This record gives sequence, structure tokens and C-alpha cells, in this order.
Amino acid sequence: MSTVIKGGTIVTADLTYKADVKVDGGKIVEIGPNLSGDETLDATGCYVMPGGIDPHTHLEMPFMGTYSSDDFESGTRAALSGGTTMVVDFALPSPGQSLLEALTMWDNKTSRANCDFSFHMAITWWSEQVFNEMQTIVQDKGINTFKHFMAYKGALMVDDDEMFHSFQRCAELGALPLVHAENGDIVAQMQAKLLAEGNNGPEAHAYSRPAAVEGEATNRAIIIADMAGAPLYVVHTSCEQAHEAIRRARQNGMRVYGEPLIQHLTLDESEYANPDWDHAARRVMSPPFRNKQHQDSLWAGLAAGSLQVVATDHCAFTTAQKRFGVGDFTKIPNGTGGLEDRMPMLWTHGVATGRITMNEFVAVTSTNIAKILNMYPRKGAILVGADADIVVWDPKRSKTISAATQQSAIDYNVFEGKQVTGLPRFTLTGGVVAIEESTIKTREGQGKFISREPFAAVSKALSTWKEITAPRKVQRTGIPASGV
Ligand code: DUC
Ligand code: ZN
Ligand code: ZN
Ligand code: ZN
Repeated sequence: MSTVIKGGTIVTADLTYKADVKVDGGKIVEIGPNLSGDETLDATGCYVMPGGIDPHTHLEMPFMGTYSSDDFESGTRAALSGGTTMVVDFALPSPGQSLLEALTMWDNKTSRANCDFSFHMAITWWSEQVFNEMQTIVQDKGINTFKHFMAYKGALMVDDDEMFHSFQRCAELGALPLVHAENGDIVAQMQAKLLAEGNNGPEAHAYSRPAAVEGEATNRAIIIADMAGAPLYVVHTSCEQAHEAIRRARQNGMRVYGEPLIQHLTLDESEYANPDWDHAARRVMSPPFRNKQHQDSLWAGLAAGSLQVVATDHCAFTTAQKRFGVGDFTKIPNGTGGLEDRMPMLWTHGVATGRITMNEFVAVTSTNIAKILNMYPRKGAILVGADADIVVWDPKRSKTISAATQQSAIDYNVFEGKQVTGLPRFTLTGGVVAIEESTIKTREGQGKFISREPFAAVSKALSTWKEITAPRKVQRTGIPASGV
């Protein structure tokens, strides 16, 4: 059965034009004027865009003594409700655990997914087994991205030696390393000092993770990647110091990508000064919210292209879970939600304010992500042959964000009370209408795993690497006898 999206304006990462879009069998089959099909969706007054891709979610993740509360069902329902048609989640082996075993655990969580999904694999320890399994993950399991935590000391954190090993392996395999860039040693010491001095409230979380520790770790990861001959993707870039390191690397010819979150773009550090403990604790995430200068830097990066992607790091905990940290902020589960709100918030605060264009909006919410993660043009495109993951965006529809009406399973929303203008009229996943205005028509189990191939670009030498791997041995005329 075919469906025609009629009367809308197509907006892609580089074009804006009026045309109808016909979908059939889960794919886009025709684009042009005056199309007809078995069913028609009225897109008059709307923009027809590639569905959003969120490259950074944590659904049903075991973390800090509990599990994140949105699973692949509620999380993907929230995604679709806000115009996002694909998520990329992190399979997280505990240190010592086989990567393949962790992947099976993550696969088993996905049977009720409402939209397509893919995985990044985390490297949380290093061994010959991990080295070998990385090859299977890339070549047989359709995963070409590996995440490294430079923070969470004593849990997920890897050190420079482990990262250098892993990044070199990524380069050999055509895979892209990702980093959570914060200096975990410094954070751990800052946490202990703050607690010892009696600072145990949620505001201390932000004091324990200043922008400098993110800037340092971002720069360090960039150098390690460059030495390894690998590109690098920096997740949740939240501050000018990290952005500056990324800009500099790109200017020097390195393939380095930066991913601000919608939360860091629109919420600031004043949230932690709220006298209500729950209010502040609900906003504890890593990195923490920053000040306005850092926010301006992130917006400028999106406009200039030095930052390429907007994600959520969706990792939702209930108020009851957040209260595990009463009396000790280091026990507040780190994470905030955002899947349903990323696109409307970015449209409202980015496109409607003139900070970014509509085409840039499509680029940073979908197309750039599909390209960087190597699934373009199957995803991230309005092109014949692409998957029919489409959002019909009504720039005039408004709502006030509220936990009372959200899809996420938790009992609050960090954007509570914010007015957004720009919402989906329809969201289609695999050619099927999953959202029609505020009516939820999602189908559990509709989502499929999307396999991603290795990258052609990865094994290309980067700037420093070329010199390092071509040492010139000096032919000497005399070598003195050693020792005496
Ligand atoms: N940061 C969070 O806030 N939550 C999950 C993991 C992370 O790095
Ligand atoms: Zn080693
Ligand atoms: Zn992280
Ligand atoms: Zn994360």
C-alpha cells in the first residue's frame, strides 16, 4: 500500500523545494509534483524532513546501582512523538565482560522498539580478548563505533594506554572511536574533597566537573586519536574549552566531530542553584549544565559547522532513583531525558530565533549523523530508495512541555513549562504513520537493527601520525662501546 505526503515543502540538509513524497514498502519510491497513492497525508503548510536520528541514548542501562527508566519501548515512543525515527544506543560491557556477551544482552532489550535502532559498543577494559572481539563486532555484527569513558573512575573509565590500544584497533578495522571526555582522576579527587568539606548537595556535582576537565580530556583524546591514525567523535561537548580543542583539530586537518546536547544548549548551571533538592538532582548529568558563555559557544559551533550533531544522551531516572544520592551527590544517578523534546526545542531555540537555518536543523538532527555513523543515504535523506523515516513538521503547532503529557516513563521533565513552537504533524517510521499530531499510533516491535559498515575514511593517515609512523633511522659512522 502506498502513501503520498502531499502539499508540503521538502527540507533537506541542502535543499528546500515543494514536492510530494510517495512511500511504499518502507522506502521512498517517488518525489515530484502531483503524486497519487492509496493513502494521502496532508502536509500543507508543513516541512517534510528526514526523521531525526538521536546518536546518543541509554535505554534500560544498568548504571550507578540502578537501571535507566526508559526502555526501548517507551524511549522509542518518546522519540517518534518528537520527530525522531532512529536511536543509537550504547552496548556497555562491564569491565571484564565479553563484548559479544554484552551485545547479546542489549539485543535482548530491543524486541519492543517502535523505531529503528543501532548500537555503539563501549570499550570499558582492554585485553587480547577485547582486541579480537572488536573485529567480530565490526565485521559480523554491523557496529562500527566504539565508545570510551574517560570518566567514571573505578567503573567504566579507561586510561590513555587502553584508549591508545583501542583507537589503533579502530583505525585497523575502519571503526570510529567515541569519547566521553572528562578527566576522571581529577573528578574523583574533586568529589572526595567536596564531600569532605560538607558539600554533599546536587550543586556540588557541577563543582566537581568544571569545564577545564572536559577541555583537557577532549584535547587528550584528540591527540591520542591523531597518534593512532583514527578519527574521533566527542560525545556531549558542553563547553568552550572542548569546542576549542575540536575546532583546532579540524583546522589542522583532523576528522574530529563534536556533539552538543539539546540540554546543554538550552539549560544552564542556574538549575543547580534551585533550592528544591529534587529540582537540582533531576538535572544532574555529566557533563553538568554550564553558563551562558559556553552555551553561546555551542550555538556558534552549530552555525559554523565546527560542531556537527545535536543529541540527547537520553538517560532517564525517576525522582525516587535520583534520591539515592540524598546526603551524597556522587550517588545521584547521572542522566536526563530529552528524546521527545530534542527536535521541538532545537527548532524553537535554534531555527525560530535565527541561530541556525532549517537546512542546518536537518543536518544536525539527522543527515550529518547518518553520514558520520555511515548509514547515509539509507537514513538521513529524502531521496528515492531511502528508508521512509520522515517527519512532517508543522512550524505553527505549539505545546507546553510537561511530564503530564510526555511519553517517557519518568515522573518529571527537565524542560517542564517550556513553550515550543514547531512539532510533528506526522512522524513516519518505515513508511508507517506512528504519530499523527498528539495521537500515538506506534507499533511495538516495528523497529529493526540497522547494520553499519566500516568507514573508508578511517585508515587515512592524519596529520601527526604520518611523521610518527615514518621514522628515519640515522646511518651512523661510529657507535661508542656501551657502558664501562
Ligand atoms: N552521562 C550521564 O549523565 N548519564 C549517562 C552517562 C553519562 O556519561
Ligand atoms: Zn598497553
Ligand atoms: Zn557520557
Ligand atoms: Zn551517554
